[in-house]
Amino acid sequence: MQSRIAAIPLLILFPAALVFADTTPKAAHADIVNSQGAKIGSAKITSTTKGVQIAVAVSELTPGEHGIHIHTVGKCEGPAFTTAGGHFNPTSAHHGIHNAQNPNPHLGDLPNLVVDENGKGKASFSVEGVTLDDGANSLFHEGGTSIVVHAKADDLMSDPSGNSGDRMACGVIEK
Ligand SMILES: [Cu+2]
Ligand SMILES: [Zn+2]
Repeated sequence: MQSRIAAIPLLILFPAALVFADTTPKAAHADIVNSQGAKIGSAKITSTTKGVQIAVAVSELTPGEHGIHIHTVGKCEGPAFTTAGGHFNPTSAHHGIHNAQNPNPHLGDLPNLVVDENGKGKASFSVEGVTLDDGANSLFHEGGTSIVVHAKADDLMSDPSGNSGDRMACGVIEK
């Protein structure tokens, strides 16, 4: 009987204690800029049970399919955005879901982004295995990560980056 009485104040205090103890971000975002540094879009990233969901909205791009990936460095220096490094690949996999070699794909590989005739593209991608928490698969690993949009479609099979061409836009993933 005594333990049941003691449990009542604990139930009241515990939710408050969780709020202060848990510093893991439940969401992240990125401002996406073009090669001139002008903001042309954004990404909202939320935690899911299997990974993260990335909702992207961009404008001022050429109509058609564009490769889009999570890159392994959180640094977007235009105009070429080479500072963003290669694809986020903590599992040492090959590029693209259709790559003949295993394992694949890179954790940072995403389906192509479709841009309409007005230059706008909007999509939401479910990415398994990626986390906002700690560890090698975290979007907040040392040096951070970024989202990069390319000039051409990703063929989803060719190492190292699917022949998707120049880097047109980039956004550092931030808390
Ligand atoms: Cu890329
Ligand atoms: Zn890749």
